Amino acid sequence: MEYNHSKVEKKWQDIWDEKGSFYATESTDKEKFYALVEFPYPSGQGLHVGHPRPYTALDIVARKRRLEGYNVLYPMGWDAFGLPTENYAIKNKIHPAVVTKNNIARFKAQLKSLGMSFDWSREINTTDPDYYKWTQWIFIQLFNKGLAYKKEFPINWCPSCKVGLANEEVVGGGCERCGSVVEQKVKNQWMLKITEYAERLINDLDLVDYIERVKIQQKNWIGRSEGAEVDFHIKGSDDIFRVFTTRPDTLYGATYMVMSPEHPYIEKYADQIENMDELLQYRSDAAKKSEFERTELVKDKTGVEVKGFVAINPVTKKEIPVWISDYVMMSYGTGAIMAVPGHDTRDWEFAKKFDLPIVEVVSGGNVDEAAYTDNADGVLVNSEMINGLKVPEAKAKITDFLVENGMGEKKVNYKLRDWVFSRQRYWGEPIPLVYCETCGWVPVKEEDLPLTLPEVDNYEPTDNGESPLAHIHDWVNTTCPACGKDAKRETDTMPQWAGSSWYFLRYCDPHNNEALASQEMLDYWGPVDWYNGGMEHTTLHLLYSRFWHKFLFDIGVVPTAEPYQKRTSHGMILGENMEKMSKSRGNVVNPDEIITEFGADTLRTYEMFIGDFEKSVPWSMNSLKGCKRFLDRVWKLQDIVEDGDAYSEALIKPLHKTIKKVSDDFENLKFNTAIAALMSLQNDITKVGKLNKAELKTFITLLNPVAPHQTEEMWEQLGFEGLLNETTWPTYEDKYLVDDEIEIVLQINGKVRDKLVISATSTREEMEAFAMASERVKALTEGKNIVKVICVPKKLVNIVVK
Ligand code: ANZ
Ligand code: ZN
Repeated sequence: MEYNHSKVEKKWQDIWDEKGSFYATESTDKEKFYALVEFPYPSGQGLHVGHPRPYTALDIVARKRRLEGYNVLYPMGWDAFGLPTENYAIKNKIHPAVVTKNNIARFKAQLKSLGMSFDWSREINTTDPDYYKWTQWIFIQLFNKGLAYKKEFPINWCPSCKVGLANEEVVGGGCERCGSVVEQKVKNQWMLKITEYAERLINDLDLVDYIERVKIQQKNWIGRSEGAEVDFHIKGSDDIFRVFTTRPDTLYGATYMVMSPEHPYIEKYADQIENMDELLQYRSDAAKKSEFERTELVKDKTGVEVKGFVAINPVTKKEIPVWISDYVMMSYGTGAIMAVPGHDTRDWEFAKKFDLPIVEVVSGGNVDEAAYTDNADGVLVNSEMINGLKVPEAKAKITDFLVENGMGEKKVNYKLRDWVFSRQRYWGEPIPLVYCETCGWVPVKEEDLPLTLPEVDNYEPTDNGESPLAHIHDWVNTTCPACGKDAKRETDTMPQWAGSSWYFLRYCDPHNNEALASQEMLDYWGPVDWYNGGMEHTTLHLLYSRFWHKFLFDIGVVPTAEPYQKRTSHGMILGENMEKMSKSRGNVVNPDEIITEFGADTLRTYEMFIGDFEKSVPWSMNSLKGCKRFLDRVWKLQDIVEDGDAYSEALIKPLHKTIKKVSDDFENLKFNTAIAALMSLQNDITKVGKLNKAELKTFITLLNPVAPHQTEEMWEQLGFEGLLNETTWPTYEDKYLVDDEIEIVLQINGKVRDKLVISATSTREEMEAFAMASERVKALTEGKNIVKVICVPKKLVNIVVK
């Protein structure tokens, strides 16, 4: 009989839906497995072929685990606040909620047509007031614990999106979304103190099973750096000038100092400074540059000397000049540095340009030519107290000296900054705070949550950078939740990262009105057992959600310190021309068309077979068709099936081996080799020319997680009981894994000396290794030179000696 994929796929999707086949049960005595994929942003473009890759991967794992008897939670939802929807709404004068609803409907239909075994009864949507009630609730808890604060802050400002951006939303100096050059603008912003968790966010990576490159990205982003703070005196004053350095050992080479143009000492010493105008001019020029531009290594160094203000090097006691330059950031360390031009490239360039002294303090380079920076194993020179010491010893000794003499302290700094949490946009969660002249900032009462977005006529952001909510006077003007006097609401909204920072918790108990999820459900389902997502989210989203989770752990809401036990990541699917898929490149593949023409099972099989899951790979129509042919051949196995409930002699070994291979590979992100093993089993069967029902049952069970519709249909046609997705996962026995054995001869210089029994499939390398391990060969070749080893597979090994 012919296979009609459209009909069959629709049929099973409806049956699964109707039966709620993939709903996680509330019974908490079964062992649980919580598989999570990143919920999508429901954009206007609909699903692209990149989406099914991670979804299918964990769908495979989820389906396998159900057959293994686990209570599996594999949920899906929508990360639906955000700029593209808002921009579309502005342009087309439709409410963003309506746009969101339409986009979600489309995405959902597409995901269903892929046969994903999501538990749709737990679908969540970050823009749903019943959901964002709890996002607001978490914010209030952060506020109550002093982890949310308002600060005048130079923010990255996108002049085209008219929105403040977090550092992580600035890519190469441009806006992540629209590419415009990002400017600096001072705004009063809500900030979250993620820096308070920096140390734990690094240390607790030891508790989890993340792929190595993800751990490295987390660590790099947090950017822990160990060093010291050192005090320099200001000449003619008791005041000190503090710097942060990772190289206290180079202190004798500090020939000048540099402060950030925003450094408060410029104001503090205004009456002593002679060239104030020049400094302020430089400061205002620097304000126009983004942090990226300021700190770029290659750029020409600029700066101004501070006249009338000199510092003293605490060890050489020499007077050294103080400069301002934009390569020193106010937001890192103390906002000032000791410049060591002999050993720091930026300092060296600066010193060359402004003719400042360069002193070598670690030997090994030529500091007239370039800064000598690759000096971790170097030896100190020109450094009195630490001369002759290696860098690490010198660091320790000078630091002890500084500490003992009250001239400095050990210090650890982090690159990580506090999280800019305000957005001046409409389509986000309102920040649930009210400002009262008497009481200050007061949170909205818990019983008044959710604080819902008001209806507005105009979603356009304002030119002065205020949120569109600021125009809605009825909404802005309210009363103080604490004292009842007139007060005003905060009009900023939360960033898109907010809703995704805790969504995995809501899936555990999505309809709860009393709490973000019940204690019982959080205890049962947490932590997520396996989370797969894109590498582009392994810095921020992962860090933000780990931070919120740790906070919720600290206040007793969640039972574990870490949210995700395991994190893996997939590569992108590129266009056939190896470039990133995009409309403008004309290389986009539409998953709907693939499903219509070849079926969801083919798309799923292909996306898993396409290549190493962790690597980016180009789409190939040919290879997709190859997968379709494989599934067709599997369908045709029904034509040669015979009765029988035990594996036959001919197939018992290939079957057991494939069970093991597929079971292992599905757990190790090796979906491609698992499918290759199933293809080769299908070949073996075709060679044998027949198979029985027991064998076909095992085959389609192994294939089921990858191609769930066709295998379910075959199950029914073959007359097996119940549904395939309710059967049990096949098991293997070790004794069937060993290969057939054969006897080979061992020769030395062409004479037979020994015999050896080895596996029939041994490679040349294995044969040679077995031969060399033979006691007779060892004895007979002792003290002789082995010239070469000749291997004839399945026959002999000949060792040629002299
Ligand atoms: C002297 C020195 C000598 C330095 C040397 C480096 C090499 P990380 O690893 O990134 O923490 N620095 C300190 N605060 C700064 C700021 N606000 N803006 C720009 N640069 C700053 O780097 C720490 C090093 O960066 C510090 O150590 C300081 O330069 C500089 F051979 O001090 B170093
Ligand atoms: Zn008040």
